[in-house]
Amino acid sequence: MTDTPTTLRRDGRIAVITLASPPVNALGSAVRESLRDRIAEAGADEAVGAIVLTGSGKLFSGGADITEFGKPPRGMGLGELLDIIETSFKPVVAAIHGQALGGGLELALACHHRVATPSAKLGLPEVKLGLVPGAGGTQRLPRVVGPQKALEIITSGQPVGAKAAQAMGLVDALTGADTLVADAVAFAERVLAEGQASPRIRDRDDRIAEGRDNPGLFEAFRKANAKKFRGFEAPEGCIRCVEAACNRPFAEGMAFERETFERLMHGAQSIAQRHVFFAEREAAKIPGLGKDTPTRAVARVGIIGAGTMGGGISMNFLNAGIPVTIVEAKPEALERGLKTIRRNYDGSAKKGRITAADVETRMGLLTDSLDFADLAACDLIIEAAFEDTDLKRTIFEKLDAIAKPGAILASNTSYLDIDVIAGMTKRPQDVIGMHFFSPANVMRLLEVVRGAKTAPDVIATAMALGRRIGKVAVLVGVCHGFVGNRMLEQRQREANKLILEGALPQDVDRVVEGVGLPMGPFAMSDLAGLDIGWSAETSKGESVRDILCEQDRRGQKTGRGFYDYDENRQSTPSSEVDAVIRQVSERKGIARRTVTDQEILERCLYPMVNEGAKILEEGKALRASDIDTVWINGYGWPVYTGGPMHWADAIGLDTILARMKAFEAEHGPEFTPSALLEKLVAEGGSFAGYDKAARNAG
Ligand code: 3H9
Repeated sequence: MTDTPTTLRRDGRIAVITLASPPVNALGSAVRESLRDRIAEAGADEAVGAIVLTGSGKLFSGGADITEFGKPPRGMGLGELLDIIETSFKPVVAAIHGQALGGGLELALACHHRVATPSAKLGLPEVKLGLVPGAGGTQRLPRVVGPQKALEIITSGQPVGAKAAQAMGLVDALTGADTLVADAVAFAERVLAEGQASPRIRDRDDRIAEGRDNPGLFEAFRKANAKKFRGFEAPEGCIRCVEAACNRPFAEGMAFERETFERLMHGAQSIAQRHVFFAEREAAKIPGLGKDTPTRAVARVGIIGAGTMGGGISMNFLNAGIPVTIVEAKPEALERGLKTIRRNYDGSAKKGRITAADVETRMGLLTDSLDFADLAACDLIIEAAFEDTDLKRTIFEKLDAIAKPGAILASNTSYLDIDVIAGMTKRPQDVIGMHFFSPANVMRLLEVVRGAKTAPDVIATAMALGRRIGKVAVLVGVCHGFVGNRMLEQRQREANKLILEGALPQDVDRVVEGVGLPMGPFAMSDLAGLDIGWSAETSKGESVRDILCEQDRRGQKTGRGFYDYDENRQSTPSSEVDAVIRQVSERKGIARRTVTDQEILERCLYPMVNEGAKILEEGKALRASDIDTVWINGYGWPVYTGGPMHWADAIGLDTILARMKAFEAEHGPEFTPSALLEKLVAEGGSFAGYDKAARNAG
């Protein structure tokens, strides 16, 4: 590590300027000022003919310093700095390794040439922060790759690999994997020898002509992506900026981009999306568990249960190159599970997400067995069997007998008490919850459940492993349903009450989906199956669910549930269900009334926030932002409102408390406000403030 955020050294006629601002060479004010000075120094030095600009550490640059956003601007803006670089008479070559993201790629685009290692990635992820690129990315990129490719890159935020970047003209040459700077210096020498003027992207017109000649391109792009962009403001901003790049002079396009960037940066969506960015990283930090906490080596994972969950969980490890032994009790179930895994991989290969060779490599890492004893060599064993305490007892007692010393014994239970499970073994310190979300190979959330006796290195290992397999791991405490399902129960309860009071399933779903959630409570029940936890023998035929199940309306799988489904799984409201609901209301003596959308929203979502506050109060989540992370990654809460706790802050906790009190008076103790909610309102506080205070105290 150096004291200055950039360094300059001479290599013959080439000045090599290196960004040296760990961890990600973010372009904060100190870096910008320092880089300006280095460029000036190299410019003034007559012995210097050209400049190579590179990054130290793992990457070129992670872009603008996000922590500066929303605060008063400091020093020279990135746009001004890039102007200086682009108008430099001495050619500047960006030498890229690791990543060049956001402002990092914009910096590279202001240089006259770009070279990159083959593994480098280049992208403009600003859209994921609710922003448009704000330092010329939307104006320069289309001039290099054309408007269509630029739209794809900018609105997806997905980086492209160096080879693809070279093919589209974004990178001029690939360097050796370990010879980046030397190759970049040689490249700069060649540029000098050729004696050509420094080419400036702003002067290029050839590629953007495509946008001018074919204005329908933008409308077609909007249409094709309407579903993906629904609810988000930034993608439309990105499209308009690329349109401006094609239709207006460079300076005007830049001004339009700047305006759009500023507007979005101060808007609620970007504030929420930046909150989510930091929340996900914060979730990895566990008070009392420093970076030096040892982790246990995990070279082989055992999975018990080859059902939907077990299979999905296995795929995560196989994808990360970690061998898996999967054990089932019955040969048919094992065979079915293996077939599903292969079918999923074949499906991904067909869609071009992985190659046929990848499928074989991954399947090759999978060992199947009907014998528990085969788990003896595993470093981590995850039980994904049915939610039945007796069954878990049998499994964990067996595991205790065969697992090697130091192996981590995890349960994927959604509700059961990890301490009770730990008590089934003689090694409670090695037992932990690893709660995956369905489909387990897709959903990013992993709730890591800490038991009373779980050892620190077991927690650290589970958290690190979560990251290794591409999950967002959130540490939670033992309670019914942990964080996610515990809060979900509040919503489900109210949804079921609301339909008896006068709303219909489609009303409740419309309101919940209107907030941006992918599925309302009834659509979700239909997807999961209404008969989960229901049996014909014990059905009392009293609740709406009982009756629907008895009528074989068990959800999507039977083509009918709360809704009717056609062969494409499109739903329509059902008059039969309507009649059942009315009949149950009547039988229970509930007079149906008009339920407003606002009431549906408040009754479904405010108790969730209140439950979140209780979870914090009880220490079952470390921070409000962890709860947001759970909901965004496990339940599809829209990232542009930042998660339920951030959303609640934005509404105002006083408003939520007042409504909870009114509902409590009307409907009873299910709405009793949590002590924390009361306290925060009394102090004029917020969940963000609560987290900040905890961070400062820690
Ligand atoms: C932009 O560029 C706007 C411009 O268009 C216009 C400006 C006018 N700023 O992710 P990690 C922190 S917008 C500040 O765990 P990895 C992060 O919080 C920006 N801090 O590492 C964490 O801190 P801590 C567009 C940042 O190796 C630490 O660095 N760029 C920034 O897994 C390590 O992060 C992006 O959106 C930042 N830009 O992944 C890229 N980036 O240790 C955002 C990271 O205290 N960054 N930090 O928790 C990333 O995607 C990943 O960090 C990266 C490294 C891939 C670079």
